Amino acid sequence: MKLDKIELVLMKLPYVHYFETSFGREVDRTFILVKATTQGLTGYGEVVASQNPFYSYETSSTAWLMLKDYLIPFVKEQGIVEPKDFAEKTRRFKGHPMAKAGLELALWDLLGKREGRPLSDIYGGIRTNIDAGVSVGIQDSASQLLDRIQCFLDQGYQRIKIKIKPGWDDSICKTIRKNFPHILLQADANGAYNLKDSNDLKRLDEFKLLMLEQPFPAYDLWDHSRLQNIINTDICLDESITSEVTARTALEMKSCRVVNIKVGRVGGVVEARRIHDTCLKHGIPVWCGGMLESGIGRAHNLHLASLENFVLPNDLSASDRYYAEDIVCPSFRLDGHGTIAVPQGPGIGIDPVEERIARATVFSETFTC
Ligand code: OSB
Ligand code: MG
Repeated sequence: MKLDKIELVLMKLPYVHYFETSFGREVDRTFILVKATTQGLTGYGEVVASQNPFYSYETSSTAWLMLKDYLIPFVKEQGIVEPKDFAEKTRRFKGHPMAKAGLELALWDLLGKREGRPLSDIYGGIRTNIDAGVSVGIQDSASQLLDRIQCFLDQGYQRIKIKIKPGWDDSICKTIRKNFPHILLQADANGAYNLKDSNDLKRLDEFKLLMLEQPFPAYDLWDHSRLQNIINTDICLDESITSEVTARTALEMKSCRVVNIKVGRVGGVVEARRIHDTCLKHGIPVWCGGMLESGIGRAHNLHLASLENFVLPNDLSASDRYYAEDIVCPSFRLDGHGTIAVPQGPGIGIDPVEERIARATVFSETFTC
């Protein structure tokens, strides 16, 4: 068996509300949808690289180039269909994990559809409902942030993550804790601090955060270890964990006590599951991070988060928290317990809506195999 064709679709979806982090504010999401087709079945993947290289060096343009010039021709030449085969053989291409993950995800969905099994089943997941948390960006004012938090709590989200940066940290945590003393609250700095800020970050201990995510830049594993020695709050690494080896290094160096797993950041599900297993062996809990995905990426994340060691609330929220009109049907909702159900059909288990995809399409290109 071989693939018949691969299609890349550059998409742009407007957010229902701007999303601001320590690296800036965005009002819409640019991403690439990957479709891999064989024998009348199509698998869907999402490349989570953004329009700008702020979260990581990849962008939708670099990912498009990697896919078009290297990954797709390679898949074609080697006759690759199996996602594990893809993951191992494309190691020869250095870097560009988000580009690789997008195509690997499409092959996983296709595998699930070929076998008539949901991905969570193929992965060996143990959960049918995933604990939903929400990531709330930096707002124009503290009162606006409090209103948004209240609104998400009313909807049943199990924990709130806020974005912090120098000047929007200590005092905003104090304000939140005054209004919501007992909620599960965590903060994500997206690398906005450095070792010199350690004493300021130590002051966050009094707010009993569930964790402090990525205080320092991605490469600063040793400095994270020094900070973890100083502060009581558990450090969680996101940007720093790019592979199973960096995860193991971070755990051995005691750079963190929690790990955020994102398929795009680590280059695919094969690597994500390795990180999951290593963390489990070390007694380190993980949770599934998000990149404001469309319903396609979200469906993939839900299947992954069904694995045993995803024991903390995830950045997996309902479709309407991100987009007015998601590109899958039905869209994702919270049930009454602050969880989202893992779709139970074959593959990702949810149907993309082609008319909506067409409406959000900027550009597309088809490659016959
Ligand atoms: O650091 O977790 C992050 C979104 C874009 C880039 C980086 C991050 C995020 C989020 C959003 O926090 C989480 C979500 O998808 O709900
Ligand atoms: Mg993060």
